[in-house]
Amino acid sequence: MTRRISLTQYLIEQQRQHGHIPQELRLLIEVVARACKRIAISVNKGALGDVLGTAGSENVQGEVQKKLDIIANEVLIEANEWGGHLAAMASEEMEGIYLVPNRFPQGEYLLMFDPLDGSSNIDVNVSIGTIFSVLKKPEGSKGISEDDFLQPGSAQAAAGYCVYGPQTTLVLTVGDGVAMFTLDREQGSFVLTQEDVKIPEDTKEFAINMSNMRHWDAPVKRYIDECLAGEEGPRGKNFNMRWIASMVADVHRILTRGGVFMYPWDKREPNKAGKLRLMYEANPMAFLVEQAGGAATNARERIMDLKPTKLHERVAVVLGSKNEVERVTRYHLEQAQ
Ligand code: AHM
Ligand code: MG
Repeated sequence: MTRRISLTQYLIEQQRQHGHIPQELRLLIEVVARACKRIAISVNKGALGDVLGTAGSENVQGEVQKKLDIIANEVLIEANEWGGHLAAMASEEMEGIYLVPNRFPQGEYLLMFDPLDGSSNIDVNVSIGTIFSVLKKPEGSKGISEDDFLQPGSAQAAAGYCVYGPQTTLVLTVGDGVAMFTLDREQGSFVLTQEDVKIPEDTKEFAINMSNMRHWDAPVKRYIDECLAGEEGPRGKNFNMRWIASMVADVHRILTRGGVFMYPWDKREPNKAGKLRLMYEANPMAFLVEQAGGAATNARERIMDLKPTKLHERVAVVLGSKNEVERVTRYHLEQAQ
């Protein structure tokens, strides 16, 4: 019989063998995973659980909140606030940071999340997910403020996502490669299904919302034009395209079979760096992708080197197979010269 390793067992073994998962971090990851299981149950209920549709409110970014955005946010907060492993949390769905209430012990970690990524896909029964990023509270900081969260992605202690698709899969890094766990619904536990995930350096598949083509900057247009030219073009090969409109699902495909994902800056809202958020979307995905041998830039610089200036900062994103990300980045840097 194949030996099945649960997430708990995996984390304990990692802790014993490599000693790089402190006890509090292990607890944190397990609690996040437990919250994801609860979110998965709500997602699966769909119309039967009255979780579809809009909630009639807007988040800080001016986006209409879906019922599931709010449910997932509450589940993550409730699950994480009492364990003693956290000092504070921040979320796409909350304007300010959420301090762990005084009645609970305070821990060393800061947790950030996009509780339900791919909101436009909720009601149409397409894969969605939860993204999370873990930072350590800066040394010596007593009261926690938003500034304590403004650390570059390279400081992340752990990051991951859970994709609610045909299977519910939790994907995790603690800075030592990427592991995937599939939810065994009968047992109610996440089971290790892939270790040492690697993204191929080359690819023939790109992901971008093509409907924005007329708003793109020249280097993005150049890159996509060359892909579309196929075998007869400068790349000498045919490319395929996918766009799920759930970053979690697009990144999951890239971690599984390679590819390049782009949400670049465009002329629709020239003052915004991009659509996606740096701290709880781009950074955790960049950490996972780099840990799997891929690359992640804002089309010019490494995403994880960027020093955030605010919690809900936006960023352009190019990530996935290393050679393609380098090419897109090079086209942008050449333009700047
Ligand atoms: P959300 O966090 O409000 O769901 O927005 C993020 C999502 C990403 O998951 C996805 O890549 C992108 O927005 C899709 O945007 P678009 O609808 O412009 O294609
Ligand atoms: Mg999102």
